[in-house]
Order: sequence, then structure tokens, then C-alpha cells
Amino acid sequence: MTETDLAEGFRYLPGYLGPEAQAALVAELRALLAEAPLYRPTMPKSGRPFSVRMTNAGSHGWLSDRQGYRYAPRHPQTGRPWPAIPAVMERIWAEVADYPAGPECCLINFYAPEARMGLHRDQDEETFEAPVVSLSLGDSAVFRLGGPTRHGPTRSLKLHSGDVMILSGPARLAYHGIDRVLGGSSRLLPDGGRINLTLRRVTRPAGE
Ligand code: MD3
Ligand code: FE
Repeated sequence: MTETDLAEGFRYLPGYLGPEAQAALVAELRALLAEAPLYRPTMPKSGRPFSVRMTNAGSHGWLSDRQGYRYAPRHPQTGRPWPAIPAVMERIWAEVADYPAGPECCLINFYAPEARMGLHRDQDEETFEAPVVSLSLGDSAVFRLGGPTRHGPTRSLKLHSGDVMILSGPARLAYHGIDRVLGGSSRLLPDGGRINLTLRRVTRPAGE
């Protein structure tokens, strides 16, 4: 596989969200996390805990537990519906997604400095026609992007606070993960760590 194959459908927009908008979003996320607390998902079957803690906003929240991966309308611990997707995330989707329907899931991942995310694909959605759009906040991280198979070539990219990535077309089903977080690299979050917000369309819109 060539570099262009790896890159097809992958857009990287460094510094897309400026420092003031980042700080405003962090303030909004504090209130959101009070309503929908971060929890630690577990791996299907093994029940091994993730190192990343998660919560969601939107109509469809992505969950992992012993039963498997799925989307659900309510927080698994509080039983309450997920909060609304922050307006700035809806705005980013409208600006970059080039897709006729809105996002249904805003997965919020919190990485303490030791947390990682192993190589995987996002494939629990009904449609892959819509892109995945992600925003990084806080500490920088080493992101790994591969291709359509688990054992093919990969490249690595440092993600910084405010960076946006768009994965569409062939890249939508690419393997990817977070190798490590660079603790102390940002002062956006007073207690450190990294937040990633990932927007996904889950259901096929009418007409697709
Ligand atoms: C590349 N999150 O939640 S976001 C995930 O930084 C996830 O927390 C990582 O992978 C994080 O599933 C990476 C960027 C991302 C999201 C989806 C992708 C990259 C992707 C789908 C295909 C290829
Ligand atoms: Fe992913």
C-alpha cells in the first residue's frame, strides 16, 4: 500500500479550533460531564477495563461492556439520556463533514497520561457513507493511522489541542489508535490529560 492509499479520504486540519473556543468548549464539557459522568468501559468477553474513560452526547451513545460494542440512548450508570451534542461540535460537523445529515454520536474520550487506545476500526455504525470527525483537546498524543487491514503499514502523527481530523471514503474504515499521550504538553486542562471528541453518524438517513 502506498502513502496516497493511506491518505485517501484522510484530512488533517491542525489548529482548527482556536484557544478561546477550546477554553469555552472545556467549560461546556465540565457541565456536560456533571450530567453524564465519565466511566470506564470494559472489553467484550474478557471484561478487561479500558485505560480510556468515556461518556457520550447525542441521540446514540457508543458503549462497550462484556456483552459487546453497541449504541444506546442512555448512560449505562445513570440511566439518563445523553446530553445534547455541544453546539461548537455541530458547527464543526456542518463545516467539514460534507454530508447531508447531522451527527448522532459525540463520543467523549478522556485520556489520563498513561491511557492508550489499541489499533481498531470504527465499524459499529449502520452507514460508512458519513465521515468520522474528531477534535483533540489538552495534551498532545501520538496517533497511528493504518489502512484497511490490521497488519498493513501505518504512519504516525502527533495530534495537538484544537486539531481536527476527518476520515471519509477509504479512510473511514482504516485501522487507527492512540499510542501515547504526551503528559504536560498542554495547559488547557488544569489537571492535565487529553480529551478527544469523535462525531459519528450512526443510522442511515432517509434516502441513502
Ligand atoms: C481514523 N478515538 O474513539 S479519534 C475512537 O483520539 C477513536 O480518541 C481516537 O479512535 C482518539 O474510536 C482517535 C480520530 C479517529 C476517529 C475515527 C477514525 C480516527 C479515525 C476512523 C477511521 C480512521
Ligand atoms: Fe476509533
